[in-house]
Amino acid sequence: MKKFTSVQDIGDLKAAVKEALEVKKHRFDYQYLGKNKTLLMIFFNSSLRTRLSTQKAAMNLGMNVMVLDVKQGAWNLETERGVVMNGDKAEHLLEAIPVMGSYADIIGVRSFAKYESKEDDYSEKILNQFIKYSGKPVFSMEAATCHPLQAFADLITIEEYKKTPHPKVVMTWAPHCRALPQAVPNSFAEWMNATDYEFVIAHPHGYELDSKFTGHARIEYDQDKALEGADFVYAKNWAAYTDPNYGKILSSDPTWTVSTEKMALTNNAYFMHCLPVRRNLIVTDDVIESPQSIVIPEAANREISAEVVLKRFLESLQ
Ligand code: AN0
Ligand code: CP
Repeated sequence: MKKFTSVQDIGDLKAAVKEALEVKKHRFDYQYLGKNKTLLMIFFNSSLRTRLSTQKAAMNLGMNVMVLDVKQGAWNLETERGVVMNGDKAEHLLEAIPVMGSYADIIGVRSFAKYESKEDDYSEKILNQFIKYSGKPVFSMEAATCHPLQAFADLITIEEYKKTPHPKVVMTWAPHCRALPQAVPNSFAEWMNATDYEFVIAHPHGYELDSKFTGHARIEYDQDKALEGADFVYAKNWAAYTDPNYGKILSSDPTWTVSTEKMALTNNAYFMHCLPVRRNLIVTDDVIESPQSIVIPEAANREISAEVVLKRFLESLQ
């Protein structure tokens, strides 16, 4: 594997899940792979889970790890070519990337959508420059359009908890006070579409996602109808994708918050969220604290999805 940015990069999903469950049982068995290999994680945005779980996965594999928070201590980076750099940015990404590549064997990048230009975001302008100029395998730790490590962990979690071979999985939009990225719902949709589950997406009008990711999924504008008989409820907020509202908040309708009443419509569904979550906007205290909430094991599986991805990179470096 040379890069990990979307579901295509992982290949056969059943094989990937099988490998993940194996890695979960024997997570320290592959230390020989990472000896004298260095992971560099670059964060343009905040993180708790991705930072810790990916570092943990790399340490499980015997790797050395370096973390750079671009906003804390690094030079302010210019990303546009042709700019006269007489402002507050002391270094250009086009030098910074190959320099960072010279110190690392594998590079992880977190770089959220800026919601300034849909074209820049959806062309993955920053992530693709790392792929092009670092000379090293690169993986997304949530970039502008996708969060594949999260979707892979979500898939592993569903496989562990499902009670039927083809569960009904409902991804529902829920209200939030900030304009959040589309990366998590895009990836979740992309990965769910690659399974044989029944997959439904519920959101208010105007919150349609890029059909490149939602594919053939059923779209419901009535949340109650979508939730009927669900085995898994995956809540997430995202800002509007469609023009002219790209990056805007169109609704804060509290009737879309996932509550005990909403969960009562389901087939005693498990509740999932990628975290961090704002309680009583996305989900009520009661639901997230209920026995049906699997947000903690879901987050714990981030270590496993990261370990499979890093293991595959290391295997192709041997
Ligand atoms: C981010 C998002 O919604 O994409 C990260 C989630 C993994 N969340 C926030 O910015 C709060
Ligand atoms: N779910 C997730 O990626 O969390 P962080 O933003 O804390 O890394």
